[in-house]
Amino acid sequence: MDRERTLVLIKPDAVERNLVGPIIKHFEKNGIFVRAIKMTKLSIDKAKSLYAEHEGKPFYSDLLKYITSGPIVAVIIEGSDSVKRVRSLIGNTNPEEAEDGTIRRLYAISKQKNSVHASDSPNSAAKELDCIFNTRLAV
Ligand code: FUP
Repeated sequence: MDRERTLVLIKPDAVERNLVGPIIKHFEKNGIFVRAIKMTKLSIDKAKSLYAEHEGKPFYSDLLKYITSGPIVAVIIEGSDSVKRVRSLIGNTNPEEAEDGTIRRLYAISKQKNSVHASDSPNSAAKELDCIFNTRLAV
């Protein structure tokens, strides 16, 4: 699909370290187009919805605490094959295992403080975009 959309979140660790610009630039210089941006702080309910698949895992409550700990920057990306292309640019969840040159390899601190989130399928993208941007109503 030419105008496939996906969601990127620049997480609290990256916002705190002044990495919003470099991360967005990384996408843009790789041919990824930004469609909308907002800075926000996730409510606990939105965090639970975003990470519902991890409920019950040992890291779940720390993950919720972390993702709601400070502002994040939410970005709508639009373009051909954007879900896959963005996932490949962010790299492995664990920065130590992320490929050289990926955003997580370049900027992430740990598996939890891994600087960015990106939807992992078109289906998750639709749900997550609606959760963060109310895309069923706008944009
Ligand atoms: P990803 O799709 O790469 O963001 O990774 P996952 O969906 O597997 O995990 C979601 C988030 O949970 C990660 F970004 C960080 C956190 N996590 C941990 O903190 N510890 C773990 O062992 C696995 C994931």
